[in-house]
Amino acid sequence: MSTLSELSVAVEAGKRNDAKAITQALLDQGMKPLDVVEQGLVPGMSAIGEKFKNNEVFVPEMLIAARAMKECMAILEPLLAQAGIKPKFTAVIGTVQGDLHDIGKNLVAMMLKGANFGIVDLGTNVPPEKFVAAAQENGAHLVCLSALLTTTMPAMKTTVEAIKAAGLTSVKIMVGGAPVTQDYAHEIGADGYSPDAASAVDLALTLAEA
Ligand code: B1M
Repeated sequence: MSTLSELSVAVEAGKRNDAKAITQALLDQGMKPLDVVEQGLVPGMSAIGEKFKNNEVFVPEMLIAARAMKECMAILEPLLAQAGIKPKFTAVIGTVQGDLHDIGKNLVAMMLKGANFGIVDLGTNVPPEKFVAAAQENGAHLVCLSALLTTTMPAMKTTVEAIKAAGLTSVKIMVGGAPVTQDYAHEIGADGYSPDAASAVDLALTLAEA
């Protein structure tokens, strides 16, 4: 008999084969797919996220855990879709125009996915109008902007302005990336800033639920 806490532990440890086997066993035992996500996978990702925030683990461990989560989600997603279950919130994410760095952005996307956000990942070097179009087309609750270069930080400002100019007043905008600060977020009119992928989840939930 497999348990949800065993699944959380396997995800946190990045043991993807164990995690997949436990996911399947839980389904075979009659557990609802959404319960497997919310009570098994999400707590596992939250636990590794907390350790990352406290510098107890680093990027490789996060990536390995996220890969385990992703492989379990591949089993669960068709079942969730069949049951008509959609994530509660949708976030559009991308690295701003001129910037090709995506490792941090991908971590944030994975953590948000781990918290059961629907993610529309636009990749890197994303122009403002593409963020606007994706937010409109997907009814996004959040737009998440990443920048790693001081020279591309102004593209965050342009993107925030474009989203506001398009009248997307209910869409919250969060920013992050090594050179970005809370002061800068405030200056450009973003709704929030977070310094790392784990705090990004807390902020995203606060903004989306506001
Ligand atoms: Co680049 N690079 N790079 N680079 N690169 C930096 C950023 C740099 C600091 C290196 C240095 O000089 N010491 C420097 C920027 C200097 C500056 O502007 N202040 C730099 C430079 C100059 C450049 C080029 C211009 C180099 C050149 O060609 N002359 C060039 C620019 C290309 C471009 O983008 N147009 C360039 C290119 C590259 C590579 C392609 C080789 C590669 C990127 C590969 C890739 O991403 N697929 C690369 C890399 C790997 C780096 C370093 C070494 C590592 C970045 C990284 O992935 N960190 C970096 C130096 C460094 O940081 N030590 C450097 C790990 C990642 C997990 O952290 O991205 O900060 P990070 O994400 C964190 C948080 O910031 C936060 O959460 C993440 C997890 O905790 N976060 C968010 C990120 N986005 C968020 C969004 C959120 C919330 C939190 O909400 C929306």
